[in-house]
Amino acid sequence: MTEMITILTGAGISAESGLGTFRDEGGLWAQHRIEDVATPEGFARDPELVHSFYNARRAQAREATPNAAHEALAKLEARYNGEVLIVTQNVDGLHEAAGAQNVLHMHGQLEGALCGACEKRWAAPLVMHPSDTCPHCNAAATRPDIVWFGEMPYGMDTIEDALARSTLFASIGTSGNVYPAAGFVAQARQNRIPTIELNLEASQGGTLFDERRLGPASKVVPAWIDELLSA
Ligand code: BV8
Repeated sequence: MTEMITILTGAGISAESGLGTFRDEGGLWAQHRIEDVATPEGFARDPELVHSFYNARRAQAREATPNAAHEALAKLEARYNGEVLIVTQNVDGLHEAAGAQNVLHMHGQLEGALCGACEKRWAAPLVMHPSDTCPHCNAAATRPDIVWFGEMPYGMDTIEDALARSTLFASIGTSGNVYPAAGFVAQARQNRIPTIELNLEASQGGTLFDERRLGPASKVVPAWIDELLSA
């Protein structure tokens, strides 16, 4: 059977690149209510607020650079004698900036724009406004191509398939609060796939992992990748 490693990443892998996490001290959800900025209802209620929330994060993400953890995952993908799939909950482009190619953004991307009317997608401008019109159907229904709460994450079929045929599942930098991503470790265990968590501290589902490495991603991830590549 060919080796395949599926790696779920969350905001913690981008923390040392200067991008805020959600649930840490002073994190994004401490500054804004989820209901107001990360739900379709919040967007319908106040599109200007939601666009400004994502405009600010898009600008910050464009200034950020990948850290040693992103680079280590790209190195694994390039050198590993098997398949590597990075499933990220993050909406920044730091995995790709580090050279990773097989990246699935299950919660969308800041660099993506979506038309709420015709569902066409295009590269987001730095700043989006509620009055922007869709380049395809001209409706003033543009939104960030982000998966909000209550919306179906992207790529679930690909992820299901990966969680059935992987030979290792790793979770990096996520608190394990948000589903369906938080349920992937249980699916991996059901499929008898070994699981490992690398995180600053134990996550919600931490006890479900066969192995845990605690510490900052820029330290624990490169060390783990070097072990994998020398095995
Ligand atoms: C859906 C938008 C169904 C993008 C996000 C009750 C029970 C179970 C589920 C639910 C429920 N009620 C509602 C639900 C469903 C809901 C959910 O899970 N809610 C939670 C809050 C209970 N989920 C959904 O709505 C999902 N959709 O279920 O659809 C459906 C079915 C059919 C048809 C239609 C629909 C959609 C979820 C996606 C929501 N979008 N964000 C954006 O704005 O960025 S979620 C948001 O949280 C981000 O995407 C983020 O990625 C995600 C998870 O957060 P983390 O990445 O884990 O970040 P966090 O701050 O929490 O943790 C950081 C971690 O890093 C910490 O552990 C920290 O210790 C660590 N760390 C910090 N520094 C470092 C570090 N680690 C290493 N090194 C460091 N230096």
